Amino acid sequence: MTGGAAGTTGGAHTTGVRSDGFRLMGILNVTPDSFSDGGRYLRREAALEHGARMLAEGADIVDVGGESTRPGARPVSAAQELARVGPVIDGLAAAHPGACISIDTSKASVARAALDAGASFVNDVSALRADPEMAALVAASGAQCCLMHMQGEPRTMQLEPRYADVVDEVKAFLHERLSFAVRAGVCEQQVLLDPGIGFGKTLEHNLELLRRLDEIVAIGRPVVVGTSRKSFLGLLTDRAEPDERLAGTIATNVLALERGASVFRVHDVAPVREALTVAAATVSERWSPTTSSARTTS
Ligand code: HH2
Repeated sequence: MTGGAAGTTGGAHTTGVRSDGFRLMGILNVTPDSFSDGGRYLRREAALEHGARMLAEGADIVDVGGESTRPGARPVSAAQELARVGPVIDGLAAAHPGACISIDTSKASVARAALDAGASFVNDVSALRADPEMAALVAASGAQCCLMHMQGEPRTMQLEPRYADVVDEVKAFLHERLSFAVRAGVCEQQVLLDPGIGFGKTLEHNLELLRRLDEIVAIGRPVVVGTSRKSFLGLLTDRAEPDERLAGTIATNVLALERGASVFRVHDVAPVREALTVAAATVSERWSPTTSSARTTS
């Protein structure tokens, strides 16, 4: 298997990254209770507007979620989740043909309806463990699928997370989930892996995972990271409000890119894209003068 980035297009049913070496996944939570943007995009028009804005700012994927997974969150029914995300995915697919829409769900019935409505990416934070029908659905649909590590479940995951070696355990888990998916008929090329920053992890666990992210990248599938506005950034910078955590979000995404991550799940698409464009050009030495006028740099 080869390292992180694969392919050259961001089209449906591939995990390919764009020619600048990374993909941005813009977060669109159609929930009343998400930790950062809860309640902001519950109205369909507001959600569609925000999705359009993120695509215009350079999102390669729009990740639509109808159930918060924040620590302590209570589960919602499939019917309720679908009532939230269905009309938004319908509307995004109609307004932006060819856009990559992701459904952030662990329920096969929600994923199936989302794929029928125009999604082509399943972001399953349970890594195919929550619903026995999810693996077969992903296999049959050919959709891209992100498998994420989580210790415990959202209601209780932050109570007392423990690991002997967090990176070794997350890596073993992701290996096992990838094998499970392949045994269930999912093509390895469909799969992306995510260490699950903030999901059953202390501040130190999150930092250790970011520091040693290259070990997760070495599994050989593109790696997704989701640090955006998360509470460990607030702890480090004394920022209580999630939307004050952009600087920490950028720092962690730049470091993750340098360590080989391919997909960056963020709330603030435009500034993170700018930061990663500079970071990617520095890391890969692939900056092209056609993307900017040739001039003396200061
Ligand atoms: N984080 C959240 C939700 N989904 N998916 C992946 N693959 N990776 C992540 O790190 C990840 C995720 C939590 O963030 P958010 O969606 O902003 O909040 P909430 O779960 O409260 O809706």
